[in-house]
Amino acid sequence: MQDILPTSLAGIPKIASGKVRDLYAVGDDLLLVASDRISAFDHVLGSEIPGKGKVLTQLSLFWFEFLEHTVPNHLIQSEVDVFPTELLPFREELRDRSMLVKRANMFPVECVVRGYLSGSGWKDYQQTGALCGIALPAGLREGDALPEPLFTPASKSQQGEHDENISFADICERIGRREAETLRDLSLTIYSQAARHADQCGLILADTKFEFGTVGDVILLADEVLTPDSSRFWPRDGYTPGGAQQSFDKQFVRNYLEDVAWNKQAPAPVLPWEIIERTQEKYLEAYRVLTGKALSL
Ligand code: Q0N
Repeated sequence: MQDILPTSLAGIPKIASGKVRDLYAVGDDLLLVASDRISAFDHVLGSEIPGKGKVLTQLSLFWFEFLEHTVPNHLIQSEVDVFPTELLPFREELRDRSMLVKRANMFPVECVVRGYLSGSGWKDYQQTGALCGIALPAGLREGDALPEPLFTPASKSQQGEHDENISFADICERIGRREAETLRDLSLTIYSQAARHADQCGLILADTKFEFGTVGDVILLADEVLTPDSSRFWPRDGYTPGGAQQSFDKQFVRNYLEDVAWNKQAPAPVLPWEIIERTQEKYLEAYRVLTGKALSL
């Protein structure tokens, strides 16, 4: 995967870089920065979506507060004006798109919860009749609701590689049964509260991915949470099981990439301005629908 459109804070050590987010070391803490980069079909595209990083950061902050009585999280501060002084030169590029967070010992597992059959969950089911080793009824279609939400962990892979679905027994081997049960129960509780809120907003939370870590003996919810990049949200209007659902945020992008018949090899295309504009509006809409507030860029 190429490092195009990176964020860079001169003199601040970068400790990890994802397709769209970057993590820096700031004293004993970390700075999580959400760029405006967008990925589709496993590639970072040649254009940015202005304000996307701000929307995703502000949505994560909304959910951290929504969940504050359910699970502690890694957030220290999101107000750039009171960030550590070494970050002051970068204040305007960090504003509204960054979080100072506690450095946690991360569990080496992606905590995925699925309420619906989609993506790699649908693939797994077609191939095995089960999801992460959990047997399911026969005859489910792509997009169908599962009998109940399931914890379907995945192994954390190297950057650019696909995460691999693993069984509950596998995660027990990696982190121990007690911790695995705690992460499973926490993930299912968070999913059900978020899915209920999304439902009240007219959205289906089809699936989502959490990452947890520990500071001392406390388990914290880390990373970004319940954003369109870490979750599938589907408008309830238009939900039609029996095939792939429209993506809430990236459908214009996917349609464009299909229209131009991109071979899905680097370099990824640049997007026309109308696609950028319509996609930006979808991110703003996601924020508006879920929080009830408008976000000005
Ligand atoms: C952490 N990630 C994976 C690319 C990688 N609070 C934390 N403490 C220690 N480590 C991490 C966090 C967090 N969050 C998470 N890698 C390290 C996800 N991404 C984050 C963005 O950059």
